Order: sequence, then structure tokens, then C-alpha cells
Amino acid sequence: MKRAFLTNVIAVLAIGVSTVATSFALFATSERFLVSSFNFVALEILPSEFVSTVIQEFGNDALWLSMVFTGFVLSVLLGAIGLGSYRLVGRVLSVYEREVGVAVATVLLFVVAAVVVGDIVSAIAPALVGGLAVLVVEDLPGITEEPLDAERRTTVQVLGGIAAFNILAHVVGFIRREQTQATEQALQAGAVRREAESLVNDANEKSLAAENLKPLISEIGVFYTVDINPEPPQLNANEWTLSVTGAVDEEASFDYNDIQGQEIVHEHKAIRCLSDDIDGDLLDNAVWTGCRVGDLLDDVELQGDYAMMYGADEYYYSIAVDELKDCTLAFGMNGFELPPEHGYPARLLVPNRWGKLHMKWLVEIEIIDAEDGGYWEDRGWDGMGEVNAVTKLDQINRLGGGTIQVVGHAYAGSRGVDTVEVSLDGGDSWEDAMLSEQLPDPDTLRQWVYEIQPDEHDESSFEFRARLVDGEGTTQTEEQSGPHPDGATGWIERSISAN
Ligand SMILES: Nc1nc2c(c(=O)[nH]1)N[C@H]1C(S)=C(S)[C@@H](COP(=O)(O)O)O[C@H]1N2
Ligand SMILES: [Mo]
Repeated sequence: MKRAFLTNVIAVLAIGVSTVATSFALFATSERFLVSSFNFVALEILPSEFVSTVIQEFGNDALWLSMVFTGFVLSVLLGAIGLGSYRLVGRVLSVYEREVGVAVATVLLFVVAAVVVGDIVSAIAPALVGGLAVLVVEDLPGITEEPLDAERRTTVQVLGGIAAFNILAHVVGFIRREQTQATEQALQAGAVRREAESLVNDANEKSLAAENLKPLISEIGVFYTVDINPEPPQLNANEWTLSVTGAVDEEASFDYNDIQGQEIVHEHKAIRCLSDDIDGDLLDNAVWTGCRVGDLLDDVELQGDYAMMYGADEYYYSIAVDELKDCTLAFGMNGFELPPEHGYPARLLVPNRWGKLHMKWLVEIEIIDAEDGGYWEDRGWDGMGEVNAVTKLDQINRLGGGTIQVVGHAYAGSRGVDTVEVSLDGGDSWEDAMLSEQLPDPDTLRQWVYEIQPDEHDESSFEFRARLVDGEGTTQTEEQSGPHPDGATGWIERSISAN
């Protein structure tokens, strides 16, 4: 009994692995390889939290691991289908069961393989070999009822032959794999996209439930744009390069593959324009995917403390080299390729700074000796320091029972938002508003909601104020100023009628 079970397990694996190995020998890791296609499907089906946990845990080994795992699952599945259908036919028919059984098993393997790869031609050879394997393992004792006679191949010979075939098929596959790295990159890209999507989902799950509240993640198309030209520069990632010039030992140049070949990072981050007023709409948050500029510049010997960055347009900005190394060079946004209007193929994300430093269409980094302003500094603006804290009011919702629900969002650069305080008496007394959970990266928005339940003792209107306290304990300044020249300041001031 035990013996028969073991033999069946071996038979299932022999059939399944032989089918998969044939596919591997012929198609290596191209999309015509059964396991590549199956892996794609698995990535789509598995929960995104699971996928991103695995990727974070195993890094670059995650792809390899998932190929081995899905390869195993698929082999068991195909082996069980092959052997099972053969058996079933043997039970149902009494004559010719051997030939008919093998034929049925082969056809079924072919159908399943064709569905998995989405292609008929690529399924033929693996199914034929799978059918052949059924015929061969059928000779194993325990597979048929007949006793093992001397004429038959011994178990050892059968399994030895199958093993030799599988080793050979894998060797051929691995040699051919070198020629089909493209699909592996595509698979990797799929996994990277899924991870970014799961960060988008995480943020959306942390969103407070209230109407007319700004979402924690702004969708592409909704995320604001500020551009010195009416149309973004049209760049081609395949021709794009980022050169490092000026005070360097030796000039360097990176292409699109170079930046994607670095360790990939994902982050939630908001961008706020210097010309955003307290009531303005030039502040948005997204999930960005890219690499650390510090990793990219690791091997370049820099001889200056500042860098002048140039976009593919006429735009330029200077930044301290230490800060530049801390920046992310993003090529993805919300799980998508960075869109043209946001700097395709690559744009900078600068912690704690105004949006103007977040160079889009970055093409050159020139190392220089001293701070040298930038495009807007040369046009009368002044905002090279940290981005100002801001508390915004999105909407006043009138709920049932007279409840007034005031909703908004707040931002304080990488200092983070600690609390949002609300006053109904023009600033004499303050209370905390309810806040959305802080995202893992502090340089992001937090939503706030405050509900007022007016009663008959109240005045006819509230002198509403809102301000934030940042993660360093600093309260947002009361002093009102417009955006020019160094950024808007001041609390929200609104008169809200009690009914
Ligand atoms: N090359 C280039 N980068 C640029 C700009 C530009 O005009 N050209 N605008 C800057 C300004 S003023 C802001 S506020 C942000 C806006 O980024 P977004 O358009 O992706 O929201 O990009 C900055 N980076
Ligand atoms: Mo800006």
C-alpha cells in the first residue's frame, strides 16, 4: 500500500516535470515557457500584500523562488492530470485502455498547457512528452495491476531514463535562458508594479471616510502639474541619458537600464509648489518608484559640494550634494510608468523641499562649488529652504442632526504632521481634530476631520481656525502671507454659520 502510494507520487512528478522540462528546453524563460506564463497568472491572483511581503523579504531572489515554486505546483498539477486521466480511461474501458488512455492523457495535457501559455503551438511538444511519460511510468510496478515480469524495464531503469531526460532538458533550458532575459525583466517589472500598487492600496485603506476629503493618493491626471512650458518635453527612455559633469574626477553617464538596475525603492511622497496658497490646489501625494541618487552616484568621485541640475527643458536648480544623494530618482508613479507631464523618463524627489527642486526630465547633474539658486530664484522668487507647513480645508459637510463636519488635509514636509488643532473661537481655545494614520513616509499628507455639534447656547457662527503641529513640535505660524516670494503662511480662517 505504502509502496503503491510512493510509486504514484513518483509517477505524477515524472509526468509533470517531464512536461515542464520539455517546455523549458524549447522556450527557456520566454513567455512561451509554461512556468513563465503560470507565474504571471499567479502574480495577478495572489494578494498584493503577500507578493510585496515576499519581494521585501527575499529581494532579487523572489523571482527565482517564485519560478521554482510555481514550476513545482504546475508539475504536480500536470502530472496528476496525466496520470489521473489515464487511470480513469482504464477503469471505464476494458479493451485498448492502454493506447486510448495515453491518447486521452496527451490531449488533456495539451489543452491545459495551451490554456496556460495562451498558445497552441508551444503546447504540442510538452504534451507529447508528457503523454510519452505516462506510457513509460505505466511500466512501474504498482501503476498496473500486473506483476512485474523480467522482460519489463525495472523501476530503476525507468526512473533513471526520465531523470536523465529531465536533467538534459534543464541544461538546454538554462543555456537558452541567456538569450531570453527579456521576459525575466518583464516578470520583474510586473512584480515591481504590484508592489507599488500595494502601497497605493495601503494608503487608500488609511483614508478617513468623509465626503469631499482630498484622497491620500492623487491619481495621475488629478495630481497637479507645474511646467515652464505648455507641453512637456518628448523624451524617449531608450535614448535618454543622465550625465554627471563639472567638478568630477571622470564624467559619468547613466541610461534607463542603469537606473532600473539599482536597488528599487518605493515611497509615498507629497509635492507642494512654492506658489501654492493656503487655499490653493498645488499639493498632491503619490506613490513613487525609483532608485536612490546616492546609489547611482556611488562610483562617481565628486569634487564639489553642490550640484546644478538640468531638465530637458530650460529649467535648472542647484542643490547640496548631500541632499541630492538623499533624493529618489523616480521612474514610476502610482504603479505606472512615470507620465510625460510628471517628468518621464525620470524625475527627482527631494525630501522636505518645495516642488520646484523636484526636477522633471532630469538629464544632467553638474557638480559645482557653491549654492547657485535656480530658474525661479532668477525670476524674483526665494524658497531654497524647507517647504512650509500648511493646513487646508477641503469642505464643510452639513450632516444630519445639525452636525457640521469640517474636513481637510495637512502637510509639513518630512517633519511630518503630528496633530491638527482646531479652534471655534478665533484661536482662544484649541482642540485636536481626528487625523488619518501617518503613512510610513512622513513627507506626505494627513487628512483631518472635525465635527461640530451646535447647541442653542452657541453664537450664530463659529470663528473657525485650523493649524498643525509638525513632528518636531513646531506649531504652524499664524502670520498670513501670500506665496511670493518664499511661500504662503498662516492658519485657515473661516466663519462657519452654526446652522
Ligand atoms: N524640468 C522641469 N522640472 C520641474 C518644473 C519644470 O517646469 N521643468 N517645474 C517644477 C515645479 S515649479 C514644481 S512645483 C514641480 C511640479 O511637479 P509636477 O508637475 O509633477 O506636479 O516640478 C518642478 N520640476
Ligand atoms: Mo513650483
